[in-house]
Amino acid sequence: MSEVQNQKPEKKPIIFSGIQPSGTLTLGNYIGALRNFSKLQDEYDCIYSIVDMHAITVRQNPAELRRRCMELAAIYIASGIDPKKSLIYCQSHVPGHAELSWILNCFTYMGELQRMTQYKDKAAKHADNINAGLFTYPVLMAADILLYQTNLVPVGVDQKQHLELCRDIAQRFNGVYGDVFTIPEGYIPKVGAKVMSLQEPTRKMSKSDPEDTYVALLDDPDTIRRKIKRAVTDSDGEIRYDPENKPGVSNLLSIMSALGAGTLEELQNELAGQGYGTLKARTTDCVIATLEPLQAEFKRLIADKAYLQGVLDENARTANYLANKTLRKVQKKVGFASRG
Ligand code: AQP
Repeated sequence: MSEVQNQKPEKKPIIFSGIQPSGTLTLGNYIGALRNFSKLQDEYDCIYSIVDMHAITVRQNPAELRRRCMELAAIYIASGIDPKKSLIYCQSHVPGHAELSWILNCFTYMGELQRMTQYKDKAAKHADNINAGLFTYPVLMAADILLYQTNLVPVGVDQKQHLELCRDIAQRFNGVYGDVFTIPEGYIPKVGAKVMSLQEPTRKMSKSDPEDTYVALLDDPDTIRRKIKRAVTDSDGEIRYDPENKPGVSNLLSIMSALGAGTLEELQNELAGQGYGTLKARTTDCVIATLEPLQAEFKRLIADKAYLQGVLDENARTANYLANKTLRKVQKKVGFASRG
């Protein structure tokens, strides 16, 4: 056998990320996470989950949640993820996530979870439903990532704290049982890692906030124009990137920059001396130009439910296979009885 024939195909590093089907995806989800997903699929083995188990930490309407899972599968594919190259599946179809999460709960301290800012924010937002799932959300997220021996996790900056906790849990577990888990790194974009709310630009844009605070990926051009036109800016009239003092203007500049309109410096120079009307119109054009092809593809895909279901079913089988490899190893390490 020749040397070339003898070589095994090189194993690619692994990427895992997930998005909650907890609302209509926003421009924040797109810029902070989704737009990077398809770019990474040639260099990495990518696993993109629809994290429906995370979504129920906040009360969901069952029919809507089911519909949004299918929509998110269509959005993933419409954004350029190829389900033949990358795995797209629902978290709840792979029981290993919940099983590993339980084990990792026993390696996570209450104090660590109490420090999580997302927990504090969401507990304040949903004061009538501060459930244990909301509290242990970061442990489930650690299980999602560690289950696949992930090397890299593309996320927005809001998930950095959870990712650091995931690394701590993995290191703690490895410290006791040997090198069971790969320690993952974050992949956080330089521009657009935190897209801010259009109405309160000191807070992040979130899909579960009121409609006028975000641009939804499926908003039509008129809605996008109206929402950006009403975006909160300031009264000094100068187009300058200064997130501390000019959060609204800076947010629009960084959205444009993240969508490829130029560096922040180039945009500031180009727009210097112009009014906020021009800034908003330019931002609107960038957003519409980015979303139009994605929306067209989404419409085509969502009409073919049988295809989407087929993708989810087939990829869940592969995800289960991969997840069980890690899970069995972990179960053995902690001393669970062997199976006959
Ligand atoms: N505003 C944002 N800017 C940049 N990235 C963002 N992400 C979310 N909001 C922004 C990134 O999107 C990915 C998916 O997020 P998620 O759905 O898992 O949960 P989230 O971070 O809690 O997003 P939302 O929109 O705020 O959802 P709700 O309102 O349901 O809590 C993540 O990589 C996240 O970093």
